[in-house]
Amino acid sequence: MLRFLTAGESHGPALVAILDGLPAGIPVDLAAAQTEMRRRQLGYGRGPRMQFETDTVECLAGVRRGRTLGSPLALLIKNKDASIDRLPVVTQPRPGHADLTGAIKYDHRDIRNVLERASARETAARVAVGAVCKQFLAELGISIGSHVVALGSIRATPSANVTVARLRAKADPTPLRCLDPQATKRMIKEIDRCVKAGDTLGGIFEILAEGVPPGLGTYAQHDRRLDAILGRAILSIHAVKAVEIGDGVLAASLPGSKVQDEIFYAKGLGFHRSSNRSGGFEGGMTSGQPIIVRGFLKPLSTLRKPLRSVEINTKRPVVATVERTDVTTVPAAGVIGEMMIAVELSNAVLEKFGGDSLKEVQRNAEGYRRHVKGF
Ligand code: EPS
Repeated sequence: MLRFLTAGESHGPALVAILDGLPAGIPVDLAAAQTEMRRRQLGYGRGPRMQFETDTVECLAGVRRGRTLGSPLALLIKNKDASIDRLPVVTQPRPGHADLTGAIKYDHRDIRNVLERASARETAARVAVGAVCKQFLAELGISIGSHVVALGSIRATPSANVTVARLRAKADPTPLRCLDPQATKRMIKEIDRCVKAGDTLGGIFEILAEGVPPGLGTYAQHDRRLDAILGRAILSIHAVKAVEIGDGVLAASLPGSKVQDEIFYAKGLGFHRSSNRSGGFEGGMTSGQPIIVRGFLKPLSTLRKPLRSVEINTKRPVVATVERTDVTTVPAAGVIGEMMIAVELSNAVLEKFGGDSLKEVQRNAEGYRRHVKGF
């Protein structure tokens, strides 16, 4: 079983992660992991913190001479802003953040003790973990990309022929990691308007995974359905309030004849479909088509024009604390989503193909791909 844990406060000395269960022999490219770390920091509408943090990932264990050893990986990202012990006490909870419930639950009178760990800064550690998992998946021909499909009420025009390669070439270099240049212009204007108004924006990111074999996950038990596992992984990202797989939301309002992906067979091509409304999942298992998952973010809860709240000691009405923050993080959330999907797909691959070394996993995967082809 592949698993990971992270630790670290937003303004503590560092973020750390332990990733346990990867097979031996996977080539680990720290420079490529660094590119993923950088991708999380970009996006129009991000706050001042991202301008001075460099989010450099160091690998302290589990890798020797550029390959995994089969032992746990320990990953470290030092914080430049490590001011946690000098920061003021917070007593005015922000609606929508973990502040109030966290303070009640852990009996803290300083909400900083809550927000330091509840902060989305924790996701930097997840990206370090996911970047390594992506490199493992690449060895099996699986690739993952993402793009922004909506920001606030502005929707990008749906693009035909979305591939991971196209997302990397055409979406990644743009200010909002979006394929629609016209929509991007309007999104930027909307962000500028929110900066002036002291407000924040949510939106929708879409993740695409290609090269996934059919039959990862299973219908046999509720907690092994891989679509449900991916749903949980996406919902674990800060500010995500809904997840959609394929045309899930639209499908709820259509008749069955317009929703299912009909089955065809041709020599050489094998079984195939002419549509992918299921987003690559049937019966809790991957179908062999690309996986399409969307995450819906609510607007961030730290507002520069703060909302009404209550001081936790005096119980007097106040406005919420104003912390330094971003206007929107939808492009970054897409990158984090890729990483969460990379971890869960890696685990599903290991469950299906097993193996303590990369070679063993590849051998098993090859054998299964031959079986699929000949079925
Ligand atoms: C973040 C770092 C944080 C915030 C943001 C995400 O830095 P700071 O709080 O020092 O400005 O920019 O955190 C939140 C949105 C939040 O609600 O806590 C990061 O590294 O992603």
